[in-house]
Amino acid sequence: MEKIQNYIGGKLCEPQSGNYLDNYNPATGAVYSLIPDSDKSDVDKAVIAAKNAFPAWAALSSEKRMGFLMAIADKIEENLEDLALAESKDNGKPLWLSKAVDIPRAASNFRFYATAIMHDKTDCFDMGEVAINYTIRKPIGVAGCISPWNLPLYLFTWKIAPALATGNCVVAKPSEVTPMTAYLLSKICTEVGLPDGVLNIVHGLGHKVGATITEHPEIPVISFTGGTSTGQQIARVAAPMFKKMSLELGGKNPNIIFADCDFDDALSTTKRSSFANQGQICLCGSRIFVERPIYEKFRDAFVAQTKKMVVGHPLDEKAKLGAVVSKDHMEKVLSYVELAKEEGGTVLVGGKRVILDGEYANGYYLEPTIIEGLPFNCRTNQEEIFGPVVTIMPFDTEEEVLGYANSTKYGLSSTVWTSNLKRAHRMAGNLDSGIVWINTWLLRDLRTPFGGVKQSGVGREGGFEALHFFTEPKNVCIKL
Ligand code: TXE
Repeated sequence: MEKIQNYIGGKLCEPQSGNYLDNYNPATGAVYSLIPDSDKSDVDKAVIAAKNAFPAWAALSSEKRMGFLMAIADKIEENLEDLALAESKDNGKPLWLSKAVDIPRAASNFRFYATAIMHDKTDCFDMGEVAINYTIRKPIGVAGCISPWNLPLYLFTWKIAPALATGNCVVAKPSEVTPMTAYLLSKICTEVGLPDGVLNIVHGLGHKVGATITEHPEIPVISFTGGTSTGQQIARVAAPMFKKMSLELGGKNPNIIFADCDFDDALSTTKRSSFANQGQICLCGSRIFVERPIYEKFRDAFVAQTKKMVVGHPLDEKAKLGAVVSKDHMEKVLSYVELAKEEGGTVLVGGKRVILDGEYANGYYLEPTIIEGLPFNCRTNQEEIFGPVVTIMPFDTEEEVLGYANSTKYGLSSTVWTSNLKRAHRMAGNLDSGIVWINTWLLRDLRTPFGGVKQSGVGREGGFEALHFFTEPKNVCIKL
């Protein structure tokens, strides 16, 4: 049984306790590797290594740091097949998805920030005869990066890359549910000769390792992606310590389809925005609102096409959906289907566990599910389900659908389908979300600010937002 190791001070090492946790393959339901059950002693060791590495790493030129990050990106691409296989085995997602999205994006994250630091600049404020001001930006020190299980390497590197690029050193904790590709990344860092202690990866449980990182007095900046309730726990600890925090949390995103939309494009993209990654993307459009004149036509076409979607094991090329990430999560999603029925919903398609044959019989597979007939303000339409489950309902006016869309405690992303440009701009301006897609979904430019409002988080990732998050500005004023 493979034992995943921590990566501390440039060395792969056992947890000090010698204890390990089972790591499951969601496609089979079987334990296939072990992950360190690290504790405070491992985090303390990592923080010391990061602190020792920081002065030299911060003093490196942007060009030198770019070189290391580009080398990591190249290695990720060289190891695409192995990393994609590992990702799918750990998370349950189809292999074609890991190969097309997760792993290439991890390489892009490193490449994007490696080059971004070569173009970043600061300001100068000229007071004429009196004085001149210039602003400098410095790395903060040891950054704590904590990431979730839905897009493991993709989101892990989305935090680590800008932190390292700006000269910080990192103590990172991937989700204990999907640790494998973070472990493989530590081997890549060793291969490229990343200086010891610049990146440290401590595997283990959230309430132990994650909480220790959050409360550690020598980690002044925390970047977190995960559930809203965990984000609240982190904020409760980190805020009184005046730590800088980036919290990317949950979503319950509206997908608003007007009668004047490009019907075929809206339909095919809605299948993706509803069920991609088994619906385990915080940006999925899980509440679908269709203008009444096309409601039945759209609903029936969407149901018919969803019925044809294949649920299969990650190596099945025909599978549109793989396994959801864990037994607990599968049961959580199924409990929401039961809730929807109790709240008066009708399951138009799906709603059940899929039992595959052979070695996959115990895997965690769910049917893509569409539910109609629910009020906009019921729990099913207000709470994040984070599985292949969407609701659908008609609307008559812009005001009505805006009220529905903005009614949740979340505000991460929204999607709007219309050919009316004025309406598109109006809707974009009135939707309470950090991201609005018009006639598309998940089209990403890494330079754009990424994040949400309300309980979808605090702060923004992406582009120069991330570079500024991981640095502190200092204004120097010189009297002439
Ligand atoms: O997230 P958690 P999980 C949502 C989604 C999902 C729910 C829970 O609804 O069902 O969150 O998912 C670490 N201090 N999203 O369990 O628990 C934990 O070990 C510090 C949306 O994955 O938030 C893991 O590494 N760290 C989200 C990371 O936090 C703690 C993507 C995320 O775990 C901790 C994933 C603590 N007290 C889930 N407790 C998105 N926005 O994409 C846990 N952790």
